[in-house]
Amino acid sequence: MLDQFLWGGSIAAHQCEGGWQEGGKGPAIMDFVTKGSKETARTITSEQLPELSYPSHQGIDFFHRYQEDIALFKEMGFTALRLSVDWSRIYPNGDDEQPNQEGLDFYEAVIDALLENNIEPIVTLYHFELPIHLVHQYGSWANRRVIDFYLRYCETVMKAWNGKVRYWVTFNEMNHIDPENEHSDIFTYMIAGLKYSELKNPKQQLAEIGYNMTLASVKAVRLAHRINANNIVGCVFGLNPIYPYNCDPDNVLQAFLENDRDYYQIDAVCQGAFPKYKLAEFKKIGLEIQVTEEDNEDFKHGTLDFIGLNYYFSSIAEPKNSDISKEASLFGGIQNPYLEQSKWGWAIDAKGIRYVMNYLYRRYGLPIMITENGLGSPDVIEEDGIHDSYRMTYLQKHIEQVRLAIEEDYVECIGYLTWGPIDLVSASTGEMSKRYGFIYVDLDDEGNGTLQRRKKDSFYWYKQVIASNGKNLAID
Ligand code: BGP
Repeated sequence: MLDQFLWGGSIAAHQCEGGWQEGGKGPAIMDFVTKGSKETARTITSEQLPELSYPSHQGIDFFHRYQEDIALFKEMGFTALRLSVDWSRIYPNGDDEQPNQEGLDFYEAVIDALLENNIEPIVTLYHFELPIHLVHQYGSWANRRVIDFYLRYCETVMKAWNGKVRYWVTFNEMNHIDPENEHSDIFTYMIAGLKYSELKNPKQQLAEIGYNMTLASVKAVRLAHRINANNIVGCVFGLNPIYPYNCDPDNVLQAFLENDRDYYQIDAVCQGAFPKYKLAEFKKIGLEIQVTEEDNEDFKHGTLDFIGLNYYFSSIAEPKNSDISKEASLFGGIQNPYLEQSKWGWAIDAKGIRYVMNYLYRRYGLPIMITENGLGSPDVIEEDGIHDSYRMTYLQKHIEQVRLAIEEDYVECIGYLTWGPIDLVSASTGEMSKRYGFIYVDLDDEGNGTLQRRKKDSFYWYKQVIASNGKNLAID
């Protein structure tokens, strides 16, 4: 690994901050999503219902405890922390004329605390945090005006923390908006504040949203470079390799095509043009996207400096016309007989991270930052501590594959950040018991607990990994 390799973790505002009505924050989309579970989807409500529990309201109280948490990250030896800024703390309605100074002050204090501890802040500008007013008033990202509001917000924070923040991320996982796929409500909602089942013309709307977000990303890159030529700007994609069910060429092609849908936006933000093949595909199914000359200029000049990769699992493409696809849809995906699964049914596939890193690097030639990776698991508190060997084993195997990608395959990788270095609310289920952290937070799925922080065994292990720059992965 490089000498200045970035080691640390990633968190997102709506999953950890809490303080949802403090500091002048406005309501954002995830403030209307209740707790769900492994079996039950989270409910999205149109107003706040007092009898329901909304995990983003309390988070893990990072809003008040960030100093203590950053001190723990420092103790582990972090050299980077990726955190998101909640747009609704800066512009409570999204379309306000003036920013909310309290929101700017809050994040500046967090950034200063990181810098004082020699931790590089990596700021995600959009991680499922959209002011709800922009959904109600403008119809979310399907409306181009939202791009302007997003850029106003980006400009405000980029100028406010100019020189303090060098690494910026334009979007987290916008690739989950895929016009070709049917979606569950929660996925389109997390990214755009819209329920899939309520979209009048889902293909058209998702294509517009996908296009507008990629356009917003290239414009934000240009803006960041204009504000400070030393800014290093990436965009984060959630990618899982989709393997063919077997070597039947139909299944191999099917897997390729499913995989490929994740890449049109990456092509758009890395290759200097919105891909013609995608516009042709849209046209064929009757979707019209208005592409202006100005858009083309932005795509040309707004390419990324690095690609952020969120990697958790691999999956299998459902074979066509077979009983297996029926079975798979009952259980939410075909199980890979060569792999074990997490308690939440995600296939544990360390080699998959090497696969995607290679694929990305060979296709785009841009540096890669692993921006999320980790195992969601319940933990047990024993008298003498929290012995999370399963978490260490998962991370050990993945870091080993990252090392192979760098040393054997010559992939340029600039950092490795685990997801949720401190336990936080799960995005997909809203549970606390789906824990990723090295630091345990005393809070249960019902929102009860002291919020006290405790070090797990993995805390000491990750510290040793970082201290050895990834060489010592041994688990005692
Ligand atoms: C990624 C998101 C994160 C995070 C992670 C784990 O897709 O960027 O916000 O939550 O997935 O998912 P979950 O919390 O559902 O276990």
